Amino acid sequence: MAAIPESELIINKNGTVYHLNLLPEHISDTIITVGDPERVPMVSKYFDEIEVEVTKREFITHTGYYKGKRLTVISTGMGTDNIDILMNELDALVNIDFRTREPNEERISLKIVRVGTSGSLQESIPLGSHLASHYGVGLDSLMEFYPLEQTEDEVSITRALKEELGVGFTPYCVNGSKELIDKIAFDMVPGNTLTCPGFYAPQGRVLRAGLRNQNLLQSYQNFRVCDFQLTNFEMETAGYYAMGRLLGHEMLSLNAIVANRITQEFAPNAEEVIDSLILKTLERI
Ligand code: R1P
Ligand code: URA
Repeated sequence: MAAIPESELIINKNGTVYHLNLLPEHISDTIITVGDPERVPMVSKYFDEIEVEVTKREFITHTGYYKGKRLTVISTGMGTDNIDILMNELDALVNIDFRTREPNEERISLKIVRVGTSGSLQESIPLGSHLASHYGVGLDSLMEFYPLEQTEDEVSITRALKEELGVGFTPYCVNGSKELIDKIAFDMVPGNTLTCPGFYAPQGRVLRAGLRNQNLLQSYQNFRVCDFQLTNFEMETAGYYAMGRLLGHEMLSLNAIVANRITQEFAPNAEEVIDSLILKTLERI
């Protein structure tokens, strides 16, 4: 294969990848990702030792050891546009030779676990739950640009959701890693996570700007295809799952339920709910 041009894979003068500011040796093959940059030290404070600390934009990276296992934690900021950058650059760090700019013959598959916050779409999933995304359903436009392959079942879910919402685009639907679910999330609430391109109107929230579709939240809550229902929403999961499928990485999204949109409550102990999810993840990853 021809070398990837300098404008496509941008390598900084110090040899680091453009946005993440990382060298290949800076990361483990087992990675925890968080949205909030301030959540990175909430994870790495449990490490025995931190060996790498790198910051650029919203991407803060700490690599170290938890009970002897080498782990990386990275913040992404919010939204699937950042996940596009994160996943391509992490993949480049392990699967492209920065010297020749050619993909390596041998492919490395990363294990990537998102530990994020989320809002519940069902009354039966209360505040404080830890929910594992068995599927991610994306309402964002990222997959308009990639040749994502979906199963028949996934496509039928996306078609039904397009019709239910009356939108002019087709959502996408991708599953998470069954192996990671069995290993890390065996006792968590199983769910199907809706990834929204925003926190307010796309999640049915009205402050002053209004909503085009007054029934949006009810449509999300009541959507069914056979026994498939949407359980919660946030802003990254489907992007992770789709990029993981495209690039061959094992993905799992874990959600600390801090809001319930049906009962209209917000968790007073949100930090504790996240902290206990972090600890479970560190112990099991
Ligand atoms: C919105 O408040 C943010 O919280 C959720 C959403 O996906 C979005 O990024 O995740 P994090 O808590 O990981 O940021
Ligand atoms: N993150 C979201 O995106 N939505 C919520 O309701 C809570 C956290």
